[in-house]
Amino acid sequence: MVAGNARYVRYIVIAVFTLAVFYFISSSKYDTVSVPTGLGRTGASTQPFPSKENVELGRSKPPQEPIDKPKGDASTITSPKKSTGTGAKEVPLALTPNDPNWDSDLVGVAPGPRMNATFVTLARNSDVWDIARSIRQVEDRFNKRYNYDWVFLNDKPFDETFKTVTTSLVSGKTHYGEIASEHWSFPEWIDQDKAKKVREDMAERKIIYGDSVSYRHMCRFESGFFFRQPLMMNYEYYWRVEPSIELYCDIHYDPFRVMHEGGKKYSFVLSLYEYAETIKTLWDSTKKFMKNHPEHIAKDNSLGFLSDDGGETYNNCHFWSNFEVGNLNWLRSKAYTDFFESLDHDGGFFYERWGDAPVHSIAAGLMLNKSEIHFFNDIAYYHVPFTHCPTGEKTRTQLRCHCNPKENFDWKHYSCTSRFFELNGMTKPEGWEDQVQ
Ligand SMILES: Nc1nc2c(ncn2[C@@H]2O[C@H](COP(=O)(O)OP(=O)(O)OP(=O)(O)O)[C@@H](O)[C@H]2O)c(=O)[nH]1
Ligand SMILES: [Mg+2]
Repeated sequence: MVAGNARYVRYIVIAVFTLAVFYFISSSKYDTVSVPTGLGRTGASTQPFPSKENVELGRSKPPQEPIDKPKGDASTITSPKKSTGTGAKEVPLALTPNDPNWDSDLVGVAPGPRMNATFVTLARNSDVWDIARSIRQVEDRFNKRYNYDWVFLNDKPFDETFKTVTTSLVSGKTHYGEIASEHWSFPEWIDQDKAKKVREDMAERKIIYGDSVSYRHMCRFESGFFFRQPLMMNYEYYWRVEPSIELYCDIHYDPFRVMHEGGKKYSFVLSLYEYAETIKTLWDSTKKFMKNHPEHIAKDNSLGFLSDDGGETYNNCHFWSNFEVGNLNWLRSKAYTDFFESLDHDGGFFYERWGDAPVHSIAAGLMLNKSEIHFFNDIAYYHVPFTHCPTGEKTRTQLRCHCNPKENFDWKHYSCTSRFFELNGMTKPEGWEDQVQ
């Protein structure tokens, strides 16, 4: 009888142990770590930025130091924050194959420091397969060796499919945030009837997205709020990625490091003229801002990129903001937020259809020095309908590009990139004349 009892006790102990092992294995599939919210609010706004949902999903990856949490004002965050154990001194940036450190093999984890940076995507659940394509390209061409994080933002909760698919593709940690309704709605000073009439009129005139309310919320959000979402407050640099983009060449160096070490605040790969009908009074609002805030205008600005008559009128040139690598602290600065708030009160996000691309571009053009804006020739990129394919056969071969050089938009008449080169005294790459048509 005693022996029989001992046997039962043994069975129970084994059963409990087995259950504990199962529980441990199943619950450690994703290591869930809570993300600090409400860190480092900017001094520019008194509004809190609550988020209904902030989730982090992490995959196994090479060990890295955790991101330091910023204390106090976000503008005090400095890079780098993460490291592979070797610093910028031991592994200097190599930007061309002639540089001693040029990494031609692209195998394994990239050596060198990591910046305090993240990819960021605004998307709907229905965008899952289109963003999956984009992520796969970003990972294959760059991030699989750098393992930067990825923040996903949505005006609705992300569903499980979206989270599972994207987390399985990103080599860094993934974070999912739901946007607070005040960042995705009409501000109280907007006259709803007037806004509705504008949408009806634009629909009749067949202006693209002219009748869309959600497109306007998206443009306003990308202009004024993405960089101050709780999940973004931990980072200093961002790289914006949209669904269905392509990256056509290997990226041999860390663009975030280029930004940091070169003192860059904003960058682009494609530029073009904005659809004038959507921004009829944007320049008037800008001029009003310049008059009210001369202290925010940079001495060595790029007004010449934006205007052909010394600032009287806007020539509609803008950097295409569906690709951006930029400095979040600049967007969180008083200069930028004053600009956004001034535009927001003028109402053009709803009374017209102001896009975030001209808004970011005008801000960069007026409030940054020329040296702070960077053109990434090496990042070959496509977002319907335009392609940036690096000029020069040698470059394309070295970077293993798969874009058709004939489709390069840079030097065509509807691009503003020639103007950027001329303003900055840059020499256009060899062969550009062959791509004008
Ligand atoms: N969550 C959410 N994301 C949106 C919404 N509308 C657009 N987006 C996202 O915002 C970004 C820009 O929207 P797009 O529809 O690509 O706008 P676009 O690039 O001007 O136009 P396309 O030529 O259609 O790509 C993309 O990352 C979209 O996934 C929306 O209503 N909700
Ligand atoms: Mg798009």
